[in-house]
Amino acid sequence: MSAVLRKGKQRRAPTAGGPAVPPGPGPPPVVPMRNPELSRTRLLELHSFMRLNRMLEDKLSALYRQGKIVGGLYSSLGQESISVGSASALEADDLLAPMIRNIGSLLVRGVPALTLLLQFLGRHDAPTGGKDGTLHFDDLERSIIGPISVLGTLIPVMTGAALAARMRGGKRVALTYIGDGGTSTGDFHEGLNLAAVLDLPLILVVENNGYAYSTPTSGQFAIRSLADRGPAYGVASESVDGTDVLAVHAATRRAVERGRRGGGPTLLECRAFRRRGHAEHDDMRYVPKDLIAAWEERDPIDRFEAFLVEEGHATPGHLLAVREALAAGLEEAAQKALLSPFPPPEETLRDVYWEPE
Ligand SMILES: Cc1ncc(C[n+]2csc(CCOP(=O)(O)OP(=O)(O)O)c2C)c(N)n1
Ligand SMILES: [Mg+2]
Repeated sequence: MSAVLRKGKQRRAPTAGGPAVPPGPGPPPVVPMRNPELSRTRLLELHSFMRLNRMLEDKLSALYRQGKIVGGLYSSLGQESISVGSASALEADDLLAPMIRNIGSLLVRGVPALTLLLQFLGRHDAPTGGKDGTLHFDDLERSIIGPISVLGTLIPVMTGAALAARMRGGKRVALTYIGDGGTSTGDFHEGLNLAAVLDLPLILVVENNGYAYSTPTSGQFAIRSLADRGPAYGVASESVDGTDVLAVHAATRRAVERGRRGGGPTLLECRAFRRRGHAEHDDMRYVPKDLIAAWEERDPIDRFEAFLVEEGHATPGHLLAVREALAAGLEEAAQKALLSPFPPPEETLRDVYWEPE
């Protein structure tokens, strides 16, 4: 074994304490939000990203209903706090691999709303040149590694990316996401275990949103919390209320610090709820209405706005102005994207098959 690979050792106490968030399908008890010492500017930035995340998805949903979206559309309504809270806790050169419900993470990394609109509309100027309608693209300049549809697969990929980063020197961490359903794949276990054995700075954010397609979490696993899966591999694990953007941010920061100081990977369960169907085609009639209503009461943006106003960081007028400014920018981007061309037919096969030089 090379010196780089021989880093693993018998591990320290594996957990960061038991899960702080009680299990069950409904929202956990409300714990007041606490600012983890972020400046007012930073707090307002997080708010703006969450709001843009939601407004962009609303726009995409409307375009889907007009038959203009190519492929599926997967909402993160009620989970924006997870994408924004986690991605904002990284430095710009840390490796970030979003999944399909993590538009918010891409926005935080600086991917313009226009780029995302072009991508979902299947236009020539989109990152995949109009050949894919969802988020299957890398942006290596922004240290973004694209999602893989085969659930779980991205975890060993990001374990490998974290290993590569360490071998090149430096302190970059690698963060990716997985759903509750995705934690049942072999790759989840293999990737996490390898990251632990090699002491790699992998941060795995588990988005427990109550359902995988139409299967509730009670039909998927018998443990109290998905944070219980980490200790089996010697992985520090934590569970937080995923509707609290500041709790997600603070927990991700703890994981980043652990990874940078050589403390190995972290599994971070974020509890929230998938408040729309699996994708736009799914009317989610199998989800109890009172459960949806209970989680609507815990809307992460409403919560954060109430916090910002109560703590004197913003006024309702300011929050409205933010919304109006974002709406104007988004409308302009949507018009531009809708006017932009589809790929020319002769490009259909380009980049599909390898061709010898
Ligand atoms: C290995 C694998 N099995 C099945 C699927 C089909 N599939 C796509 S999304 C999905 C549900 C995922 O649920 P979850 O992981 O909880 O994520 P969520 O959609 O709730 O964000 C399934 C079964 C897949 N893409 N990959
Ligand atoms: Mg799920």
